[in-house]
Amino acid sequence: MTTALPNTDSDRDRGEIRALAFDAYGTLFDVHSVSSTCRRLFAEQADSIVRLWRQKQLEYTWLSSLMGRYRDFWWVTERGLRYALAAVGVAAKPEAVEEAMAAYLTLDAYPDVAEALASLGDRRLAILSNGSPRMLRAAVESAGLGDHFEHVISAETAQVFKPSPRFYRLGPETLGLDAPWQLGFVSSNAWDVAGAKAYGFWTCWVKRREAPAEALDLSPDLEVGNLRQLAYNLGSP
Ligand code: LAC
Repeated sequence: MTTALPNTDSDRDRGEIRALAFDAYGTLFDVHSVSSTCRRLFAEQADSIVRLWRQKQLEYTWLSSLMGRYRDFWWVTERGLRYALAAVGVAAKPEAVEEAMAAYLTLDAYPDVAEALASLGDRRLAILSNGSPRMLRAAVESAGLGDHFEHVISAETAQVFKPSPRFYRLGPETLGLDAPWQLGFVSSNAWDVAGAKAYGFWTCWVKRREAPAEALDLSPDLEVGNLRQLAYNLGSP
């Protein structure tokens, strides 16, 4: 079901969206697709590891931004994995850590992504992601999505992660837009949607799993179950 949520700011008319920027991990790419590699490496502990890994990866982005100690997303992701392994009591060999990390470079795209991007093809599309340029390049190439995006904007350029406005700012800047609300930002991560909304983007929350919205006064402009519904809602530019 698609739910268009009320937009309280009359300036932010959907018709004014000049470009769309997508979050990468969890929105285009399924971070849980590392599960099969993790099951082979860590057996019955794999599911807990994968869940904790993602959680810690995100926490470390927030911590590093708040501390003003930027380390790239590859580093943060590896440290998240090390934490998850320690938390469940798995003493992994360095080769196993390397193999699990390598799985992050070839994540599956969600099944709705290619079709939705193709039907949004008349629009200017970008990725705006915490990922390091190398990680994003690898994931985009491995999923065969390279042709769709005019820009892949990485936190590396801002040296700070979401939800810092210093990073979101690069979206409209890179795309040459006059105002933040001319950028439609699409993410499955509710906290990322709230951050983008706070910055001033038009926002779409892709609710890929059952979870409540963030209890903040920053509601998305549109809520959809998948990216096909986004394309349907936006229609032609
Ligand atoms: C990203 C993380 C937040 O791609 O999923 O930026």
